[in-house]
Amino acid sequence: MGNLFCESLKIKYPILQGGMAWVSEANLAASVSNAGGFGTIAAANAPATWLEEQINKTKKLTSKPFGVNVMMMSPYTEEIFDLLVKNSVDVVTTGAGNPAKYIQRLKEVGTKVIPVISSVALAKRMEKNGAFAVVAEGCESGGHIGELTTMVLVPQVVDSVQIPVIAAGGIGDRRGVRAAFELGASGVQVGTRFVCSTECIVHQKYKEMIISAKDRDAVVTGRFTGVPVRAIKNKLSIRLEKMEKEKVSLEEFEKFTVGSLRLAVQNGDVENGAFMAGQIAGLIKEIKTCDEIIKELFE
Ligand code: TUI
Repeated sequence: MGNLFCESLKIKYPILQGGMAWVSEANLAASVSNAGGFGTIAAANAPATWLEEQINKTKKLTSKPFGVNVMMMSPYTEEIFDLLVKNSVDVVTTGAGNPAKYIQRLKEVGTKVIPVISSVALAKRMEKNGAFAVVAEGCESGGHIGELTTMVLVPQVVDSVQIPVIAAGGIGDRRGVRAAFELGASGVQVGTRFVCSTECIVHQKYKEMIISAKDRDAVVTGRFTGVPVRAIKNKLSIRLEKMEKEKVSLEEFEKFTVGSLRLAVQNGDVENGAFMAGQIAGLIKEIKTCDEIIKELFE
């Protein structure tokens, strides 16, 4: 299962840890890499200086390979890519946009680029532009999502490109991993399950929100903005839903969304925070170490 993919990334298990803004930092990335998966640090909306600190910290915590996820809507994208070219990390994954114009520069310093995509068209474009692999992410995921489910997206992407396809969205246990391989994936990317790891630095309330979530509690808001986001239902999501119905302006809507993920991650603000999580939240019942989570997924 996923052997060639593991060999090329020098990992034991074909699993990438999702690049979750403010969640995926040095401790989580290093713990996943130390457990035989592939850890990633999310550059999120942070400046390059923050990312550099996190890269250096991760290198102290693990001797295994790890990567960086670049959120393409960040205002710091240019300086982040400059830093990544200078630091030549093993892998760069990207989300929330098209990284085409940065791929060659990264390849030249030996960095493999793995864009997260939510359509066949973008997967093909990324292959043509030199991507090493793609993560095909279904709308079961948390955070910013596309339209298609993992079940329909993954096999269509697999049939459209030659490069490895990593499945993401809705994978939280061994059954999900097996299903992903059955759909033709070479590996999986897992996010929400790792939020509920011992090593994950999010506020305890964030973990509790996921653990107490039921099957329909990870809801989507903000479709009208063009950037739909999935998060655990709470006072904020209910308010946003109401604002959408009332057809408020984008400006008004963003007063409540800007900074809301940090309120969840750092303050555990259960009322005003955006507790981004995937639909698999309903399946997650226990906090475990990254090592236990990976063994549970693969052994
Ligand atoms: O990027 C994600 N998930 C994210 S990013 C994020 S940070 C954020 N927070 C609040 C609002 C907005 C962002 C939280 N979660 N997943 C990967 C992903 N990428 N899903 C969809 C896409 C995507 C969308 C459009 C990839 C490419 C794309 O390209 C558009 C184009 O330019 O062709």
